[in-house]
Amino acid sequence: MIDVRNPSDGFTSLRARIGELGPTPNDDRGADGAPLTVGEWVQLIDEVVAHPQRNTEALWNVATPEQDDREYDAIFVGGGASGRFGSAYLRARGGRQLTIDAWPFLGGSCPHQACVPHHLFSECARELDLARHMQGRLWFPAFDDKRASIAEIVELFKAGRSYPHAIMNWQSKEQLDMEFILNTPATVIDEHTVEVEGQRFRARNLVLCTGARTAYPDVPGITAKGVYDFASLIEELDYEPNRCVIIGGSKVALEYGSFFQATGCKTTILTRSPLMETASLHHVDTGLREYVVSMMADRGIEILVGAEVLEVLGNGHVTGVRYRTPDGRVVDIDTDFVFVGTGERPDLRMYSPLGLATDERGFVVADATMRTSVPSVYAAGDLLGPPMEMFKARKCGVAAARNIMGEHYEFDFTEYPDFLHTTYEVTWCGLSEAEARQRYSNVVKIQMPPDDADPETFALPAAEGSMLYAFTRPVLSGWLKLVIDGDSRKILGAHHVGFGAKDAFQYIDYLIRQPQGWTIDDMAELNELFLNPEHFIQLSRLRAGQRDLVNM
Ligand code: COM
Repeated sequence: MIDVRNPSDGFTSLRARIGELGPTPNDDRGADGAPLTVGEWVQLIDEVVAHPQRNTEALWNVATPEQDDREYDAIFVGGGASGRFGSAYLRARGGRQLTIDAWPFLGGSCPHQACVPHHLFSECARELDLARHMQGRLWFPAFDDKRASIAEIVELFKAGRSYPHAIMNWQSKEQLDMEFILNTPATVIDEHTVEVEGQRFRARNLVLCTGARTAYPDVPGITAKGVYDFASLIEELDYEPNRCVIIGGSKVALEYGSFFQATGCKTTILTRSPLMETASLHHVDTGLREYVVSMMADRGIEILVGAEVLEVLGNGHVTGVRYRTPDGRVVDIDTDFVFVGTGERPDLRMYSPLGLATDERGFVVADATMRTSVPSVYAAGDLLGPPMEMFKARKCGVAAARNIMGEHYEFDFTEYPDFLHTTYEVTWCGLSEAEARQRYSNVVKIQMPPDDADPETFALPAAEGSMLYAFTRPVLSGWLKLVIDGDSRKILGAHHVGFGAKDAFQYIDYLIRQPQGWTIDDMAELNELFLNPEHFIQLSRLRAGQRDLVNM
């Protein structure tokens, strides 16, 4: 039994039981040898994360020579999405891997500081938006934004984040059979060798999977207390922000800005490029962008385009931000909270013994097999630069594993479906209408609301998640567009603002990129689960009888 009232004792006995596959260096594995349950992992991870100074020993899950004496096919440096998926795949192919991570859990920043909290925050933003919009109607009480605390929501996340961590450790060990060492940094010695807690491990290959971190702009005051990024927001926020200035116009800026504003924390975004027109986002349809940005403004977010941040003001703690407007004026905004959303870069110092080739922005250069300039070394995920998306991280890791296991496998991540959250879920794939018109002479679209409709009275798309908006203020109910080549009838792109369509877009993207394409007639053959979030099936069926397609 683990005495959770005494985490220190709990940790000692839990740690002793980690080495079910083999002994820890101290050979102190538990007598019963039973694998840790998910609940026990939760306690162990909670303890290590809460008290890193007193829990400095690594967590070893490494086979003894009696259990497996094969050479390692790969050591994965970093156990985030790339390292975990690459490791699992390599293992499933019959190879031997070792995964090393400085955190006491696998899964990396996604469940600890990045995608998982972002989704919690975006869900809060959506709920808050609805509660504010509907206040005083039906069962909705008056909206009290004093009850919507950023700090409290961050604490809610922190209190629960060990649950997904624990599942990843448990799944990796008990179901995926991975070998790993956690809670300790790896030291890269050469292209085949890594040192952990004084012990050297050799492998045929290394796979580097240590991700990227926010690149803070180089302006005076940027290190002041009160300046956060997505990671330090989770780890360090210790007060309730009242006013927010976001530096940068990345996806993170839109997503976190929408969340902060939804809690009642008045938010200003200072961005050089118009939102959703940054180089890191491709295929953004103009109509979609206009709807998304206008709906952010509708919620009260101030978006200042062309702003050049000059300085973060304050005396120990942030008090404001000074910026230059496009017409050269210098303006100060008072704020107690600055959030940086200017993009990310990898930290490659630990790989200096390898002499890896990098590009001009500092990302690792790799070919389509994920092989770097050093033949036995592969790299995966955010180390390689944008898109910094989950599908890419995981599939890069898998691609490296496949090649290491003898298959020639190339992964091209230049085309993919994309999404972001504001108070809406925004999804898109394929070509924007403007891109389609550059490449095809007969482009037809299905759009809701149509260009000539008055959106304030056009209560479609009404669908799951937007019904209450559609019946109270139609313009809030979302926006969609399907772009079609009228000659071949193939769907070229799909664009959606609403709720619940992310799932569909994973499939739509795949279907429209099949060599034979995916036509409006194919779409019309699907059996819709009415009301479906994006309405594309029914709208396609309404149009598919036309021999010569026209806009709808
Ligand atoms: C996702 C982390 S939260 S991983 O990709 O499953 O390892």
